Amino acid sequence: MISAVRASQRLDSRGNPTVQVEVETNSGIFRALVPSGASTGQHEAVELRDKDASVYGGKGVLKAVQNVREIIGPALIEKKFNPQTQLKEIDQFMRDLDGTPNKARLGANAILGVSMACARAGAAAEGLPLYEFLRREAGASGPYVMPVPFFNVLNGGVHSGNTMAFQEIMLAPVGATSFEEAMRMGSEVYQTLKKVISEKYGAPATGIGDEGGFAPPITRPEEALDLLETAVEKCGYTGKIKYAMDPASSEFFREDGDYDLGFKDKTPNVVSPAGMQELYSRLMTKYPIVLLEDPFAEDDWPTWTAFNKTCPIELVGDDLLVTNVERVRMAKEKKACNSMLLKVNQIGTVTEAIEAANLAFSLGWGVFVSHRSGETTDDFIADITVGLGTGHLKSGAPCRGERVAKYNRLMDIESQLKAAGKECLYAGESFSFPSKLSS
Ligand code: 2PG
Ligand code: MG
Repeated sequence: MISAVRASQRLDSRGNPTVQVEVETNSGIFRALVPSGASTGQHEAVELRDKDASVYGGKGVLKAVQNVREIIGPALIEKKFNPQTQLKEIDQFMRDLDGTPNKARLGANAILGVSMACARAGAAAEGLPLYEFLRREAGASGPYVMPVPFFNVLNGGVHSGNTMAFQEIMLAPVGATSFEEAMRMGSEVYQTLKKVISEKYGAPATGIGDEGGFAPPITRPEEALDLLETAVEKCGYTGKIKYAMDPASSEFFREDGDYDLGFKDKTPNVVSPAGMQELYSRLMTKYPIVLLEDPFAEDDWPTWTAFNKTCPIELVGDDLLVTNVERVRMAKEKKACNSMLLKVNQIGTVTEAIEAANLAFSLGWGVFVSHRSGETTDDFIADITVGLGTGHLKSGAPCRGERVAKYNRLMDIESQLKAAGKECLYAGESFSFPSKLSS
């Protein structure tokens, strides 16, 4: 039973306020910190900000904190909910209490903090690690699958100050044999990439962006991928490490239906949707790219559908789907993509995130778990990745505390599973369809 619910305003990795929640039960005190995006989708659940420009530039979250303290907490205590068996009911109750379709009244940041803390309370009451509790909540079974970590080692878009329009260029160590080995490979390439960048652009170019990746003065995706090719080759991992990209293209989609790859340097470089498709096809031919996320804008459905007809790789909807079952259904109808990005704060409860993942799985799609660019050291997404067996996640570069918190937690989980003699497989090349590993 919940005896107290506390909330406070704390900071995220960009130095902006975020919500922290503590749920107290007879098993202890359970905490959660809520993440926050920069390239947020228009259809995401509402993150409540105070909008008082004189305080934290309008980014304060004291209203959301107050909503937890004065509305959500007291109501949950009064209802005598038990997180051990009633996470779904708790999440549904909070949705009803909010009463809007997008959590605009109480705030998805308020609701999610409580939901995550309740999941932790439930796991503790059941005497289970969080991933095991979430696995039960999701009804998942089979061997445990350790994800391929997708390391965002070059940051562009709205996550860094360079002129690269594409937001994320990632390394995926699909050729590793364990999560721990994938971490070593990713980290070695990351450190080598730093040297490669320093030699080519000088030491000042080795500063990092919001997700821990480097942000050298490059503009075109080819320049980014060539840097990765050099670093991967120097480390001897050619063929074992593949690439992925999240252009986060909603950020440079224009009202007239075209894309502006020059949006960051104010020199327009306008490309039509057909031109964007050609660009991606060219890049996929030239480099071993295995996953493409948000190549088109959140409501540019016709281009998604056209591209998906022949796209040979995992095509992930982030802003397109916003971890929302309604949007996933729309995308299925329109045959727009073949994978869903899972961000718990896009939808605002753990239960709804699991429902969206289960729907995606049932459609034969991939599920790619993701951090936000504004993160905290909360490592919840590591557990949800193993609990749902999604086979891959992205948590930025192997650098910066809030990024490595998740990777470190995953290494702990892998060690624990192995020590307990549990069957635990590294997703490797099967990251899109990890269920095939055991069949
Ligand atoms: C994305 C994310 C995370 P943000 O677009 O996938 O990398 O960025 O959190 O800024 O939306
Ligand atoms: Mg994205």
